[in-house]
Amino acid sequence: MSYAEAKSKYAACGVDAEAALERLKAVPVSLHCWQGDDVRGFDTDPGKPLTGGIQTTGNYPGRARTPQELMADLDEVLKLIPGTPKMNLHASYAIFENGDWADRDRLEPRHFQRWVDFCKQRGLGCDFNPTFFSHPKCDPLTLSSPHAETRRFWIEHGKASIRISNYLAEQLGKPVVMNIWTGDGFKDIPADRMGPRLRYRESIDEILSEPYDFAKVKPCIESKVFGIGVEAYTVGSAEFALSYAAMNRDKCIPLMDNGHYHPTEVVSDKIPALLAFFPEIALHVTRPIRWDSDHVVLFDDETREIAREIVRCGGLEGRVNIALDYFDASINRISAWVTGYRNVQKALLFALLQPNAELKQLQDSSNFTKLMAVQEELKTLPFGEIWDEYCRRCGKPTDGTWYPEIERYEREVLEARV
Ligand code: RNT
Ligand code: ZN
Repeated sequence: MSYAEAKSKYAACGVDAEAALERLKAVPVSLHCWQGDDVRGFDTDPGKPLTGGIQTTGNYPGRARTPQELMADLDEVLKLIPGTPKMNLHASYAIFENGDWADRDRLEPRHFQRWVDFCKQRGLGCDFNPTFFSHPKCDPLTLSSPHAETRRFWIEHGKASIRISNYLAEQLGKPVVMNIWTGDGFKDIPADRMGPRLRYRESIDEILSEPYDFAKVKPCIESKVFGIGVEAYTVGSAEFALSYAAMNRDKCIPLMDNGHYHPTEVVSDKIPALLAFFPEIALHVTRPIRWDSDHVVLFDDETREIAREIVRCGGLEGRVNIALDYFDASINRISAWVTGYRNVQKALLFALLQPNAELKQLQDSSNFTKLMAVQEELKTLPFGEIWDEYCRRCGKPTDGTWYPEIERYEREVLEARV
């Protein structure tokens, strides 16, 4: 079947495929730098463990070990993904040149100059994250620590991150989403649940007292239900993060990671709930298997449902900031990056190819029988043809043509990294 034939099949269902292609092309989706090196970063000992309750598993060869390798890998990924990617950096990816090392509380915009150049040369925007894990100053708590000195260090890190985000926004001319997430919590039943939360709240207040223009730098608060080693209690729980964002709507927005809830809860349903109150929200799209395992995003039911809610709630009109967040070290990392990114693009395109007004009309007229029948039939329309056309228009490989490039790069580049 040709694109023209597929397009007319969609048109018969009341869907304008051309409009969908044009719309998706312009939607920024953040590409996380941390898939390339198993969340290690460059600012501390590369052999140190990943802390904060997150974990990469697997030992596939070819991990990026230097900024040069990571940037080369990112270029390879950029060749293979359609759409409008935006970089997403963690503070731990600071690049220190000529012995100019600085601890996290002293980081400056100049430590990200090479990333600014990288983004400028490729026309990319950039998001940013302070890194509150994998560092000797985690005691193991950070912003919620009972020790004033520990809190001070991490508050200074948060403030430095706002200054860096300001710089990225100014240099790249695009808004920067700056996400605050800490792995603070306890393995076992705590004696004081409120104290850490009050300290966390005060610490975030201090971080956000650093000046920034909220239209250009958008701090987020990400919640979490539990982590490895912090099974009993997390300071930044869903209620904490959401309440903080709700009480500080002029300063920050809530961020939902779909790996951070009880397994039968779904973020797709939470998107319209939050958008009923917040002008803007942010998402980390990932794939939890039984826990926050950060598997590569697939073109699966919940990813499609998340995309459908984004589209239906006007999320593509600047209300939903979309970022990827997964890290798989058990397979080729470039392929992991590309597969997940392409799947998010596919889910968004799939969502844009739904006759949403007609479906809503069926719901509002209580015609649930037809609603089910129509929704099921939409699943087997010739989506692949429209997707291939989207890839072609973005100048990127269609399905079935990008994988040989992964194999070539593995042979010629990754295998040499021993
Ligand atoms: C961890 C959070 C957090 C991190 C990244 C690296 O559970 O999802 O967003 O994955 O900041
Ligand atoms: Zn996340």
